[in-house]
Amino acid sequence: MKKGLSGKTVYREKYTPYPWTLEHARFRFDIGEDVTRVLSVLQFNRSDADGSVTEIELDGQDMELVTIAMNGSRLEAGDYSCTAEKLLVHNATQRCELEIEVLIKPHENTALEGLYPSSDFLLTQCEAEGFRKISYFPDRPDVMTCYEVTIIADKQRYPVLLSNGNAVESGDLDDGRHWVRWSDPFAKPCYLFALVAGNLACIEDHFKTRSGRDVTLRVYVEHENQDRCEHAMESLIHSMKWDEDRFDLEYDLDIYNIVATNDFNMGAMENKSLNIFNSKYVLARPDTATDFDYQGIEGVIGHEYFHNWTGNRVTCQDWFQLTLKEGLTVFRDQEFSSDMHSRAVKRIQDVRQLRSRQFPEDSGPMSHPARPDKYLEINNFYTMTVYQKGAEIVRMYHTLLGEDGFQKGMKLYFQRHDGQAVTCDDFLASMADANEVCLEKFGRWYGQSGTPQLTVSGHHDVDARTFTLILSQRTPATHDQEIKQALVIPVAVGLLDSQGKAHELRLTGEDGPGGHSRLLLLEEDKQEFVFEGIAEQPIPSLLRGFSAPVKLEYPYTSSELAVLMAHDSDAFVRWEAAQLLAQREILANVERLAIGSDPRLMPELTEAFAALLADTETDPALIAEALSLPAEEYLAEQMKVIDVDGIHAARKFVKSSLAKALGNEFSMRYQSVDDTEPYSKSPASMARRSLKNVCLSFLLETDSGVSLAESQLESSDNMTDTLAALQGLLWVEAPAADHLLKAFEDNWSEDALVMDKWFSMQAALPGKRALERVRQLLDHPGFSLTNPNKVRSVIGVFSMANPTGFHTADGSGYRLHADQVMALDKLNPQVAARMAGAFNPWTRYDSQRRDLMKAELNRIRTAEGLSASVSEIINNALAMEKTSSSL
Ligand code: 0A1
Ligand code: ZN
Repeated sequence: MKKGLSGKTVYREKYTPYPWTLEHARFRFDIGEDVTRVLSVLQFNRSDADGSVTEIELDGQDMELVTIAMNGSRLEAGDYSCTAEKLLVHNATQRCELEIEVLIKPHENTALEGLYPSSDFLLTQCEAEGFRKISYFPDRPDVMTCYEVTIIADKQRYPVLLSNGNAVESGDLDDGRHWVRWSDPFAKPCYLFALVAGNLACIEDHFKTRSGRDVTLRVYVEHENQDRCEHAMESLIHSMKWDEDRFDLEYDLDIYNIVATNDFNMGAMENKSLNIFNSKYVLARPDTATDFDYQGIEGVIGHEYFHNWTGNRVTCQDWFQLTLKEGLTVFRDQEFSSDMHSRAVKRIQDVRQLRSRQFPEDSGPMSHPARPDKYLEINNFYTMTVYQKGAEIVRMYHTLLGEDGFQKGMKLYFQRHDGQAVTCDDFLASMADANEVCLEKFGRWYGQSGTPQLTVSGHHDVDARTFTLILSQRTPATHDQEIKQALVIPVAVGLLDSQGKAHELRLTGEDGPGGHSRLLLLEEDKQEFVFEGIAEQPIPSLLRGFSAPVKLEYPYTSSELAVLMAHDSDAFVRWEAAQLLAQREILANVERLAIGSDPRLMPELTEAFAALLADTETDPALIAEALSLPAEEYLAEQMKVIDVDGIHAARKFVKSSLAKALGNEFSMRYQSVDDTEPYSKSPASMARRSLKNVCLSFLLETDSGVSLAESQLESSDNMTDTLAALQGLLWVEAPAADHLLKAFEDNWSEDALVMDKWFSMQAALPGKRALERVRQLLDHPGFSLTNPNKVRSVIGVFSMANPTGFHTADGSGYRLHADQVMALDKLNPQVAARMAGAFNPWTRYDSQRRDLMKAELNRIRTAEGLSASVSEIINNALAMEKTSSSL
């Protein structure tokens, strides 16, 4: 545990309001060479229930207190107490002005929270609890106030000085320094505070809001990146317009700034009117960024912009409510991307991510409800569960209430809570009250961890001409929570006949047949739904649009899946049917290989793939998704004991068998979508590239693949095609691969983001040589343990996206990884904790690997000076051993 810090567990139930109202906060930042002097003037007004509190409690870490004064009088030693984490001011008056001066050293800050350097500029990251490294302050989201911030710095070195709100005054000093004063008219919690000082370039545009406000939009980057901001700016303008059109929400200030940095722990941050972004989510040019990057930028720019209402105007009462702003804002960014591109493809991509990353989290040592009940280190709770499962919960409200009902709920939520810090229960109450429905039982989703298992069976009664769907649910016990309750699960269904024609549906009790789809509500452990007028055994189309975040089980035959794949009206179900067919085939081969039998390929999958390749009606991006085999991580999820090498070999076998059986078809489809037109970022163009590159990855399993990939690489005018070709050549160990990799490096060695791709491409390469390669990458001059993007590209990819490399049977991958986690923890505990999470599924492997991982977990646990962040992850992982046998 880091010296001096308490590392205490925080409980949701123990919430108490802050006993003071903070009426105003004024700051002066005097940025020096090594030290920054921060002066704060805080106006407090006592507001506890019985008016008896006399102590003001402030948070603060890693800073030197210079002076403190109350109501103009300097305080002496006995008037306050100062520990490593708190400043307690005694005998405070009803109305009380505190003036505090501290010194901080941003240049020594490698944790990247608080005020820290990146290249030659300074910036802040305050969520969740970074503000306490800047100044003594009530660092909790329910303390909201208006800020006035003056920044003073050397004019040449820091010509740009930014903070939240509007720049209201500025001037020059006669010693070469200058100053700018910012004032933010909206009350906010300190986690939304931001400051940037440096020599940055910017591009500017404007947006006229619906009510006529002219907003100046600026994207600030380092000078050499000025030609890569256009897509980010366009995405911002699209987001602003979309939020007006779809949610009736307008921007509320005259300025919106975005700053890009190469050194950032996460994706981006929604600070009021001064968003700070990982440069990965801002910078793009066709030759440097892939289609995936372009879409990521649009989504993240949207996400941070949407936070202005869902997060900033209405914020969280405490950090247990994080999903209130994050689940809702992810839902909003998903909807934005769906409206801008293909809804079906976006849904499929989101479900893929949920299943391969959130589901494992939900059954592992870090399982927690979307609204957790306790935490040790809040930074460890920016999770897939809070974000992605949280978004699924919001999506279910939408499914239950419909777009109109949902928007009514949103309206009421803003009417009631604008300017407040609230809870998930407040959101639920707005949705319920606006629609005059009871959502109490639905609210269980917030408090229950684990992925529900939805088991469905069907019974056809020939005489009665009825088809009964029997739905049952069970959520398995999880590491954090033994007892589970029944949830409200919306299940969208349809019925097809054996030719794939949709039945008109009539449930018992309904007047007449109507429509081809129904939303069934499963609220108990088990329920039956009877459809009438069904003459022959139908094929149920279940969980359309993935209407709930559950694991579905229904005993489909292969031919039923083929019918769904070819005919269902729901694109998600069509995709799912293709995935299930492929999944069954791969897992059957894992078993065959495990007992020493020869692998085989059943004709159904080949026929299904042939049909997909022949389909020229459907969106090529959707075909590409259907042709993409389930990921190794997702396949691993389906096995009791994960057979890493078996999964890899079986998946490869299925892929190359399909490629060989359908070589001509893949080749024809590849040629038909091979654009001769110059690059465009239009959705149609991206869709064609995605199909083309999926075909290429199959063709690389055949003789013709290598030359095809080489010529694609040669003639490519964009990073999507370049990367697909180069990565493919590396995976099949083409003779020219090493040389091409070197050429790529020579070309891009000065470009941090492109080099991230160069690193991760290699860190992902499977097999025995992986470890050696990763060692070399760690020694490469372009690698740095202080840069989170590099850490994620090498250490993150190796440990979480290279199963055969990481899990080599002798444990050398584990050892290398543990060494990196411990070294990183000294610099950046937050990122180290993320990396440590690679060991989370350790109990799912064979006993030899388990023992080896356990030994590394123990080695980390006993490392000297281990941070609270890493310690929480490691202790939870080790505790898994006790529960895993009973789960
Ligand atoms: N609120 C941001 C995510 C974020 C969280 C924590 C950070 O630093 C510890 C940085 C960013 C978002 O949802 O985009
Ligand atoms: Zn967010």
